Amino acid sequence: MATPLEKIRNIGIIAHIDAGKTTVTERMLFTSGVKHRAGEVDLGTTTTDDDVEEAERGITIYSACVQFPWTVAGLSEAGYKDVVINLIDTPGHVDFTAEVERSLRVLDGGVVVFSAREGVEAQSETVWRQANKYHVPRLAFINKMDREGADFEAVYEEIGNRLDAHPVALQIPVGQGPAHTARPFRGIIDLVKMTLLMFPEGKEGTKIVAADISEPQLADEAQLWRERLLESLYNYSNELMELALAEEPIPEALIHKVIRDATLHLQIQPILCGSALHGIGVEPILDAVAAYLPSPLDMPPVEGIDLKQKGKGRAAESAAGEAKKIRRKPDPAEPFCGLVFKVQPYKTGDLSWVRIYSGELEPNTRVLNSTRDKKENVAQLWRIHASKKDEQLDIARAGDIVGIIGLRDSITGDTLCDPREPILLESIEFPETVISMAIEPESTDDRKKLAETLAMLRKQDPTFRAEENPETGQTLISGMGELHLEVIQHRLKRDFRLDVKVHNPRVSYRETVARPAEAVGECSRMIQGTHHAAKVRIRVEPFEKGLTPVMVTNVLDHGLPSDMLSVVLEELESAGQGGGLLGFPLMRLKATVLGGEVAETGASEIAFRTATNQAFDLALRAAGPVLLEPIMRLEISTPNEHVGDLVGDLQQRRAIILSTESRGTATVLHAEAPLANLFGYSSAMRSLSQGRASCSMEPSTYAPAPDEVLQKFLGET
Ligand SMILES: Nc1nc2c(ncn2[C@@H]2O[C@H](COP(=O)(O)OP(=O)(O)OP(=O)(O)O)[C@@H](O)[C@H]2O)c(=O)[nH]1
Ligand SMILES: [Mg+2]
Repeated sequence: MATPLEKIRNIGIIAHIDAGKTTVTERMLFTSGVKHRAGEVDLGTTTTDDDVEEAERGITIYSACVQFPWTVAGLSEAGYKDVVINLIDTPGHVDFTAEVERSLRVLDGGVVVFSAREGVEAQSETVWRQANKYHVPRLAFINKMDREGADFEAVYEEIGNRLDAHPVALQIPVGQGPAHTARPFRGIIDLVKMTLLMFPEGKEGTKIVAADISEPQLADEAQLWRERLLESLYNYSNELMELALAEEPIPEALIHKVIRDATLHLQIQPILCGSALHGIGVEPILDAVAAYLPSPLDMPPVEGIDLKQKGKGRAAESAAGEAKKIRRKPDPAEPFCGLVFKVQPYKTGDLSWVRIYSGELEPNTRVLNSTRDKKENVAQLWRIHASKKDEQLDIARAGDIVGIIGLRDSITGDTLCDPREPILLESIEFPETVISMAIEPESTDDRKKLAETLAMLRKQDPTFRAEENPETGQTLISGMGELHLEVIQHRLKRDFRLDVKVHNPRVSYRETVARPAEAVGECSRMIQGTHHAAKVRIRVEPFEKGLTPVMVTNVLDHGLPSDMLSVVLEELESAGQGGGLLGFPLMRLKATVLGGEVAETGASEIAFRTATNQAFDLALRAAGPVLLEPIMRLEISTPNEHVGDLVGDLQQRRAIILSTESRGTATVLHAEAPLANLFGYSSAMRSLSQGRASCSMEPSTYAPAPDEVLQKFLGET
């Protein structure tokens, strides 16, 4: 029987690298009874890190989806007894940020994991911002309470201050730190029920023992935190405030309701704590997911462009026209629509991960891919488990996340819908690549196989690019960082038995123009006995604020007939995508059609296309190229004694130190530096700090490259 929508929870686990997402996921599977033994990241035995590379490295690379039922034990008054949780475990490493982006785009709620020792780290901020962008209600779990240096309150404050969030503690830890310390982490106090939760010894223990808080000091501390909790809820419920101020008992169900409503409206983020590795505090997270995070029914209807009116399914056309928006409720009775958010290649055909927003879907049916205006065949429907097909389904409904076998042309971000009720949902945007590397097959026989394999990998990974240069026989692959490209290289060898020669990585440059410039392009030529003539005048200029890398527009009094104007605009769009004078993709550029002349005879589409290309090329030359290089944001955490050496090294790498922050015996350096100077930085940093510093890096912006680099490329063209 289908699970009623209000019982479904589609959630993602997001955090900085190593905070414990996969460990939390694994513990959830174990606690819920789906797994009989909890696996461990360090042994390579977890369900969601099931790829060889993940198990070997002990990090998550690919997002993985698991489903399990959960019966709420402690919160029955909240009215959410049994739920089915669809959970996506995401990677924390910045090179795989696309996995977080696509997951947050389709999920309803999130659990953000923090390390009680490291607190809010660089990537915690990034994933928090990503969750804000998609309006994802979330709760936070302060993990690793058993580690040396764990500090619940400090992390709680930091979440409020650094993330501009509204944390509300629903629990506090009893003790913190490892067993040999004076007050080791022993259990948790539930501030709603005011009970002490203890977790029996041993890693496999899952049954919570609830007790009264008998120690007076602990009881006082808990009382203070409970008052803090209730006060933060005053804003959201007069009823609760009045009861609290009159010192009347507050019904537990009311507290749950206020927490739930405020969480769903992104007004607060409940904070829980524990130690996932030791199975402490995981059950309460599941209860909180059921009680406070949204079901698909709590989500507003999805909005998309109505393609029925135009009778066409082309995204570009509807985006250009005056698009009419329509909404679809998460209701199986509505027409079907869903979004492809991940494509996984299989020998037997791609497995496309789809979030269904409305309607129902059955195997052996035809749907419309409205992004590409193509009919697609849904041959089979699968429940996804980790990254594999698990159970074949007869039907999937609004609110579900399922795998489809049979789609041929659909890629990540595409909308699928009922062909009779076409709708186009918002796609998913991914960041620009920052690093490139030339590769070539060891044997020329492998050339075709390499091209096919790279095409397949591109389909799977929207932040991976591959372009073959027919002259050199080399292929330039681009991605989000050194690790990203290394993983791709390993896959080529391990999964596809392709030996490739690799060249040194280099950064992915971009181009813009130095100054505004105008140019006229002309065409006057005989093609197969017919005269073709046109004249087009355009302007190019630097433009920082465009929504697209190259913004194309026209002045009002351009004097061209509308059909010719569309041809010129279209040609300019495609010229803009083709790269600049130095051969790098263009960005921060605006191209404006200023005017043109239609000859009395010979005005044709071909003539206008040719003239536009010529005008664009001439304008780019007149405007002069500016080479842009990727700049990275760095956050380095180091014991104080190594700060001097690390700063010295950073300065040699053209870094700008933005700020330094002291955290006890450690210092956190925030800096920005060109990626070109950061190759091999991790190992340099490790040796300067005797392995004690750690660093995270993420793309920040693009800035003009030094002149000598520009001159080098100018010399090549
Ligand atoms: N002491 C302690 N270690 C933990 C705890 N939770 C996780 N770890 C350890 O922290 C390391 C990272 O855990 P993961 O679960 O892989 O972290 P993650 O957030 O999934 O990391 P990525 O997926 O690579 O971003 C592993 O060595 C875990 O064993 C905890 O509660 N206490
Ligand atoms: Mg992980």
